[in-house]
Amino acid sequence: MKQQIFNRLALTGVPVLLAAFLYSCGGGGGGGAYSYGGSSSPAPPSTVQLVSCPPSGTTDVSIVSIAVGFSPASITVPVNTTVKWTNTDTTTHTVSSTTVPANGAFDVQVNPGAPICLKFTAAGTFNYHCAVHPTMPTGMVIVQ
Ligand SMILES: [Cu+2]
Repeated sequence: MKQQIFNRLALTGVPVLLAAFLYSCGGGGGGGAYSYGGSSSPAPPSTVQLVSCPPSGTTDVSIVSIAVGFSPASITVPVNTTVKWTNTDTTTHTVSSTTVPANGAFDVQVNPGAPICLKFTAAGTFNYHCAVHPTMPTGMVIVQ
């Protein structure tokens, strides 16, 4: 009988804890979590790392325009390749993951004339888009 009471208490406690957890997560953001204002971009997780662009040895992708998107739109590279995105447009774009393997998310702002590099250290198919322009054609990095 005591055990049953304990179980009921434990069960009723779960929604309260969940609600508190959700509240604490949702309340703290203040709209800043997905800001593309430069230094506030989330740090890429372990299998895709934001690195300084090396002078050579990268696989290069151009960000052409809202109409054209990324060129080439799809690339296939070996594990540990560094991919360099150069924004040749006159407006800011982003390289933001959509569907990716576990721990493969990335979200980087790319300003005109300021290339960024991501190193892919695990295999998988990494889909990405520009988060600023929803109509822009998407891109893909296949890491083998
Ligand atoms: Cu864009």
